Amino acid sequence: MAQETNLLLKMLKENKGAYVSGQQICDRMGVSRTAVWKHVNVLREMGYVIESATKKGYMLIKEPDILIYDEVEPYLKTKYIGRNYFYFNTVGSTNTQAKALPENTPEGAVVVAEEQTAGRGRTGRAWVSPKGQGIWMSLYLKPDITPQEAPRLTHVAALAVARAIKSAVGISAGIKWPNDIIIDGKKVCGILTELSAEIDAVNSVVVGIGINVNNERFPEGLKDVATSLLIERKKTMPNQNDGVVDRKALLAEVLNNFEKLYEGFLKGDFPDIIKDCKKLSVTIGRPVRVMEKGGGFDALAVDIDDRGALIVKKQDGSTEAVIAGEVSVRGVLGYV
Ligand code: BTX
Repeated sequence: MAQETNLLLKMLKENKGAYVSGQQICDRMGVSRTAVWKHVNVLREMGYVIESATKKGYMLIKEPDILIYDEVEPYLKTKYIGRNYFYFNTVGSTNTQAKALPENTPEGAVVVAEEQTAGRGRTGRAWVSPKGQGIWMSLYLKPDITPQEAPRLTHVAALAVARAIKSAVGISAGIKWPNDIIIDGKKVCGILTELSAEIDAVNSVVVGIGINVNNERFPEGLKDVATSLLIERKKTMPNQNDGVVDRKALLAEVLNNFEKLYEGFLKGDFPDIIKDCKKLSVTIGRPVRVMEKGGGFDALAVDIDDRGALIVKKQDGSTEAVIAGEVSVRGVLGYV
């Protein structure tokens, strides 16, 4: 958004529900009345409902449900996560965008899109990301860790998302090891962590987070495995009839939680993060199928160790640590 449009939006927001005179706006922006009118129309095209009246000026009535920085910022409590904000209406994949950011991009930058046309899951799978219905975003990080430790950020993000869903929407969600957030047996969020590294040093890590927020339905193949926060809220809180789930508050809350956990992670608190992930795990105690290249085996998920590996007990009684990123685990009883 142009700086002047931005300034106008700030003035209207500060006075939401009250008129701001055209003259006041001209003075503060240092532009003509015609220019003000043009910027008002830019905002209207973005979905802002702005009333105008001769002699009174302009009044902001309603903000649109969009995830531009100005809408998210009032809820943001972070120092650096999300403070560099790249917003797109439509994009192929926010992870691809984030991976292409120049090397001098500050840590904590975030790429957010209303819609992804080529959203990605793991190993080339697609991630359905319809316009304005979810949170499709990627965090750009530069942690001082080894490449082997990078998958741990998936757990950090999973805990941040689960906590944010609880505090911002009031729904308890579980974590399906390692990268899915589950409500009532269905996937509400997926996380894709991608690494750019030398053999022994990390250049950057991109953590992509996709949350189904206000989807009312899913395409045929996803109906039985996917859900959204709106669908779940209708099920569990039928009296809460206040329209859509607030995406901007939730987005900010994910970033707020992520920063807190990430700071702990950098200080070496990962075992504590895993302890909390374990409390929310929907995988531990379940039979799983460990998928490997050229096959797989059935086992029982029994624990998650301090490195974030899933400990499974095989049918012969032996245990094995499954490292995130090397294999995927599929529940054999229903989806989880
Ligand atoms: P995954 O490989 O664990 O899951 C992908 C699978 O999930 C798909 O094969 C499909 O069965 C199912 N799926 C696809 N879309 C959805 C959806 N909207 N809701 C529920 N299930 C779905 C999970 O990979 C990681 C996904 C990360 C997505 C984010 S969005 C922002 C960022 N940019 C990007 O391109 N990816 C990440």
